[in-house]
Amino acid sequence: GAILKKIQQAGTSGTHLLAILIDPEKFENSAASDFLSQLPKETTHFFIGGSSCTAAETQRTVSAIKKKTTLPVVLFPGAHHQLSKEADAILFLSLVSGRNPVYLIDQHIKSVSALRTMNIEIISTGYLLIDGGHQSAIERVSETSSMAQSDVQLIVDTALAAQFQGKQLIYLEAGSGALKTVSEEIITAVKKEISIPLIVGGGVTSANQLAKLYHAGADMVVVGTAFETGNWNNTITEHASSKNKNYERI
Ligand code: 1GP
Repeated sequence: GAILKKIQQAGTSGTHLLAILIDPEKFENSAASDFLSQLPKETTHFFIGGSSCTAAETQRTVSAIKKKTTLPVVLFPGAHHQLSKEADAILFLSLVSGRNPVYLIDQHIKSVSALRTMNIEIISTGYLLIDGGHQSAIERVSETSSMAQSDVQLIVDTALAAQFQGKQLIYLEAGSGALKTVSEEIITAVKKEISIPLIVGGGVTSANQLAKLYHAGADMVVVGTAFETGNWNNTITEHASSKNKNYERI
């Protein structure tokens, strides 16, 4: 599919992708223009989904965004009914950090009768929930625990197992509104071993953090809450290395 191919190309050429996540439950169609106008020009994708939104909310949100952008609109569903035939693609997420069959295969089966009628690109994605410093909605809804950030080897092995199973993307998720993002150490360790693109999301609120996550090895970063609440910090402060130089001079 065209959308996966573009993400793969970005992965091999070192281009950085930025997906803005919109939760249909909180999205007002009438505010769409204002919302879109505050987004960075680096935005490359829209992700649409949430932990508890309805089918109708999903469809109206995809419709509203599609009317205003030429960027790919990708479903990021929290459940099998969060679909829209107007979307360009769907991340077919398997929650491989957890052991709940409902989010490993059952939701997927339930989505098939609708998906087979839709002409949207299906992208098989290994989804790993990593501890973001608070109990995330995903943990609550999926009834699974997140992986500890200190379990780096287990996270790497889980990502690689998902790749061996045929997943086309790996998504490291700290949870919406996470207090801490997935660490650079984890991102670098996973990126080093997998050969499929790496998506990172959860708790990213500034351009500084974005730069760090890309530098660590993320091909795509997903930001939701910071734009939803208008709390995005776009200032790039002096790089740590130049601070060190000042320090040496003193
Ligand atoms: C959550 O990774 C996304 O599924 C984005 O998280 O809302 O914290 O940006 P935030």
